[in-house]
Amino acid sequence: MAAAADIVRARGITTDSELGPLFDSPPPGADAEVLKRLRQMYEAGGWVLVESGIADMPADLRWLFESGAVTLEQLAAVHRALGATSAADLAAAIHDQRMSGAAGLDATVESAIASALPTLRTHIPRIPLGRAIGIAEPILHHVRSIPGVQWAEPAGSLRRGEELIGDIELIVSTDRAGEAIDEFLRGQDVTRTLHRSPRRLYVLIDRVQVGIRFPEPDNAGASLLYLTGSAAHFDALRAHAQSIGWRLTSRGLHAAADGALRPAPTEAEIYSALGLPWVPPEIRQGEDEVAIAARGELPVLVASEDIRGDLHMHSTYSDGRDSIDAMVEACRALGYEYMAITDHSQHSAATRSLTVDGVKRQADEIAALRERFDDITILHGCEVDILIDGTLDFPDRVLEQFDIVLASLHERAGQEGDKLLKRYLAAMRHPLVTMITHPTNRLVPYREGYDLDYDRLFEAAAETKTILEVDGAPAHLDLDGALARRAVAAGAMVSVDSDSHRTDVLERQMYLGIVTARRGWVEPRHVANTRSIADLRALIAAKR
Ligand code: DGT
Repeated sequence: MAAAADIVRARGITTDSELGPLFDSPPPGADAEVLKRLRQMYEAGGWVLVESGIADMPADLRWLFESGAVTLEQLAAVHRALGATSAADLAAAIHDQRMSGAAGLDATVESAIASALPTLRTHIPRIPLGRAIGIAEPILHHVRSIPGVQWAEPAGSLRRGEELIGDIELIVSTDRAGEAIDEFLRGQDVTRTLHRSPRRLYVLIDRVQVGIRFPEPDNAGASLLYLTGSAAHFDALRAHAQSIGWRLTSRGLHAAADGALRPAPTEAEIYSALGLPWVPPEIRQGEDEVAIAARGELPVLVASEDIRGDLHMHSTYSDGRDSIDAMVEACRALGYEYMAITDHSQHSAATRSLTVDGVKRQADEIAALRERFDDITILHGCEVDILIDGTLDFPDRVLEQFDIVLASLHERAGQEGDKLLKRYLAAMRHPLVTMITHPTNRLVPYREGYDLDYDRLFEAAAETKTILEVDGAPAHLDLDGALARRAVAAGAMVSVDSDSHRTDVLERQMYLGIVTARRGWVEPRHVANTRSIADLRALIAAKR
């Protein structure tokens, strides 16, 4: 069908519904057989574009076909009968027993799809959270400005703040879906449209698939809830619903007695009908959150508004791109009450590092900036390397001159966990060390974190009153949520920082840090940089 693909491409056709005019006025010289086949497919209900080899379709469906799980005809039938465009739709159709028996579908197709589903998403290339947010944010901003849009939110792993994202999915509540889609396409730099139907649009933007659903406002909360997941959270909610006389499906909340759907314009309505507080997406991990919510014991998680300053950033004195002056201006613009300039010491293997001489010059520069600005407290700090024997990369007489000392391992390989732990413990016992940065030293998605006894590390942090960092640099996100939860449970205090090397990432990386901390159930009281500058100074002094 290559000739069909050429015809369709030449006409710039991207959806089945645009094909009608092609048959009314076929291009000169077009192969009559090809056109006949196209028309048959079109009249059978669409899917011509797939059949014609263009195969522009949402990634989950494409993989289902390419993996050999189903034929194109079967895929077309699934799409036609169920309107399915993603793995989540297919999972819902199977769970609700809507697949087998739908036109053109039988138990064989259902079981082929059911066995492909668990691995399907692992075959989709994943992108880092920071990149996904970078793409999704301007899109959301645009969509929210479209007339008739009541709200727009990300869904899936992006909304839950996972470190790697399969695809970007957005839910837009509007009763004017068609106009919203047209307006969206007018305002965006879309590489390709993969699918368009009355309430769905899948496009490629910046090489990433963005799927947008435009559910009716009356029940848009149900779509957002299901598509935010996680699957495990949704399953836990479903079990809770059943235990109190409701049936929860991907379509919403049904009364158990007559199956009637209870409208849910927002998610909060569903949680509330289930007798639960709204659960923040970052902790919808299907662990214990539904049980804790049911007991009324969900904590209030740390949020952007709680953060008073950023305690970890670099300048041109080490491997940062921008001057201290520029970093200060940017932190003032973010409204911080305080900030710390924390350049690397010499063993860090950073492209540039802070020398002992540099410390003095830096101190003078910071003193001058303090004279200029009285609306922000500038702490002079450093990120000192922990050396192989557990000592620090600056002598104490230098470290004493800093307002705050962050210590880190930059060991990339080669030492076992107990040796690394010993080095950490030695550094934490040092009275001048306030914080351990990015404790696992992982590099998302390339390098796993250190394999060491983290419970021992967290205990030591609590004992020595050393703060542990939740570092928001996209390649760190370290501690991650699971470890941060264990750290605060062990009584350790954390600090959420950006670890920025440029002014323009200060805000984004702090946000990524907050999302990560929220995934760890971290509350404002656990976070050092939610404190006032006086309290923060007292924390630092208490250890010295
Ligand atoms: P991703 O895109 O692979 O990073 O991960 P998600 O979580 O965004 O997954 P996605 O896009 O396949 O599906 C979106 C949501 O739909 C998911 O978070 C929960 C729901 N969902 C998908 N599959 C299932 C399933 O098998 N069972 C249940 N209960 N929910 C599912």
